[in-house]
Amino acid sequence: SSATCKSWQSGHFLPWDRCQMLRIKGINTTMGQEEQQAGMKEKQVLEDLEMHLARRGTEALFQEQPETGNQYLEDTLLRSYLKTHLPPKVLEEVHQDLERFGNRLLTEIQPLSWECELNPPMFQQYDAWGRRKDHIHTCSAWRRMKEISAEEGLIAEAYEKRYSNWSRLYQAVKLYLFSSSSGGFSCPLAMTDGAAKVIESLGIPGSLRNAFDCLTSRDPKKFWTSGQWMTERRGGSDVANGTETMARKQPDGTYRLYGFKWFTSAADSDMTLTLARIADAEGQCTQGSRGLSLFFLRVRDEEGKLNSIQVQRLKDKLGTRQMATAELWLQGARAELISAEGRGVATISNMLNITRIHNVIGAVASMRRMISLSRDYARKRMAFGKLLKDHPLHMQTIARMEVQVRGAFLLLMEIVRLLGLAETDLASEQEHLLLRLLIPVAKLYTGKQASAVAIEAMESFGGQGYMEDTGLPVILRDTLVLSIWEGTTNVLSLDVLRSLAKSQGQVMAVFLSTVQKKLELASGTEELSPAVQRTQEAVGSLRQFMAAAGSEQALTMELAARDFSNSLARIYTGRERPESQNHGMGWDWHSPSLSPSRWCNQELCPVAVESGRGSYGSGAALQDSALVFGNSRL
Ligand code: UCC
Repeated sequence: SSATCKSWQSGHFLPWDRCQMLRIKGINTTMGQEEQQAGMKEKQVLEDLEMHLARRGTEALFQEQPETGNQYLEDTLLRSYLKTHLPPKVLEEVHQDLERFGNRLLTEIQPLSWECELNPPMFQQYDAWGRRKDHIHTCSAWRRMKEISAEEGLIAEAYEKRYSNWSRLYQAVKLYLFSSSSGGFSCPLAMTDGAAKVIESLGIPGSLRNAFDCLTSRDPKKFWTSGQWMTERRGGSDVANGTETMARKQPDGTYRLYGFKWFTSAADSDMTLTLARIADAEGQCTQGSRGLSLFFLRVRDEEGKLNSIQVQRLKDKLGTRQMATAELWLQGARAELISAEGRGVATISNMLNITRIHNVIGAVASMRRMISLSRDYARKRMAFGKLLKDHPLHMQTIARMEVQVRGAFLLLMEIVRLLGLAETDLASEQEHLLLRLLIPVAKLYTGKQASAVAIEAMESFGGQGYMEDTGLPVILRDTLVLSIWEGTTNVLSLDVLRSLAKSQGQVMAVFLSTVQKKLELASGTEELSPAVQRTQEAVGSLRQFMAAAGSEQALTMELAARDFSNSLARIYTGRERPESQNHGMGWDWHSPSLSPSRWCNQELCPVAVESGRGSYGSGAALQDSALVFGNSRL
């Protein structure tokens, strides 16, 4: 039991762990018999020990890596949703394709995704001899992602409509599975889908037929991606006042664009849609939203030469580093006017709504991936003498995240179901209104949710979650943009108000009656009654708030817009939760019946809690600014 001992060989005192090893091997370090033999034996043991310690120093694998299998097969909620909603014939075909796709994701696409992360795009402005090149180099994995996107019909599926109104939902499911393994390629796909949607909504004019065919092609050699250049130096939210780019009409009816696009995602795309102001003969332009028109342009010609565009630099972003985002000078880029003059914003809003849905897809997919990995880790990782999955508090934390992602997933499915109906002329007027409202609601809600869940899930891996080479920080970084691009949380909250105003309140009536119908259905199931009751209470508070706000000034609604929009998301998701009860989508450790009640135990309606008249009045606005800036007047 002594801390040190003396070596027969060297005569020196040895440290405690070596003494222990000699004792274990039966070598007595204190007796003086058969010294030579003992010395040799000791030498051998110490050599073994050295080897053992040296090996321990170089062995890196201490813990088992969390993994997922076939994402489609493992996603019980997704599968039960499809089983409940799709017609049997469609389900049969879709199931086969998704199972195959799930295997392809695992074996081929996920490794490419990591390659994209390790080989971000590079920008070469000049060649060695000073000639301007403006070449954006992308890695082979990124280019392969483009081919795979075409082969899998990730855009085509929605436009071929071979499953009628279910095609859009099916496409969204494939994108959802692809998103977290796409190495950022879901961004160009979002804009490609948005551009195809705009062209389709314009009736596919002859001049855009080729572009539409390329955007929706399944042939990798023909497939195009699109950009969406909206953001300029003066800002990306206030497009009406921030857009300086000017369009000059040419004798052949085309336009030349002059301006500076400050944030162009996927700058390696084949084409783009962009806004500009048409200059009159005196070079004057109409300011504001009414001066904006929408243009189509090819980024390069057939030889790969840029269309009178100079690349200033690539953006140095916090995340989405796999994808080239650039600052571009348009120096007379040839373009085609595709909207009515002055109707640019209204026309591009079709694109915005699609890319916002893609944003929701990205949010749900990243939450699902983090939780799946966290769940797998809990099955493998021992701490305090047992697996993490046997620690109730750890499991409670994962279960809470699971409830979040399930709610968000069902909200996403509801939106793409409605979109599919709208695109096949099967949607009622009410369904159109509901879709218009739910897109900004879901985008703003899931954008924030995704980063919160990613942070929480990261913690469930302990310090490993913080290590770059686990790939987990990449997911977190990439989720942080989801609440920023495609409209920040506040811009989208105001868009929710825009949809209310435009429908003169009709959209809220549709929202409330849809929620009510679902709750009535769910109230037949006894175990759901606490969830139903909580959602009913929240709906009651929302009605109260709206009645009170109706008599207030616009400022009241503006101040409440964010909380109000979040309440709509929570209530609608609360409505979906009881409905999903019938999907039989439990996972190993928790009874599915707990999920709706867990969801409803959250704050469903902060608006309701704070709906006193003072909460959002002008007094509240003053207090807020005093809090932020300090205010000697108060
Ligand atoms: O480009 C970017 C990065 C790309 C990367 C995307 C990849 C995502 C992938 C995710 C995968 C993981 S970021 C660009 C971001 N910028 C935005 O999203 C713009 C944000 N700002 C807004 O949304 C604003 O609300 C504006 C620009 C729409 C506001 O413009 P205005 O001109 O002030 O708005 P108005 O006057 O209210 O609306 C003009 C018209 C109206 O129609 P009319 O004239 O018929 O009454 C509106 O009803 O446009 C209509 N409108 C809409 N219609 C406006 N917004 C919408 C909408 N969302 N849906 C339908």
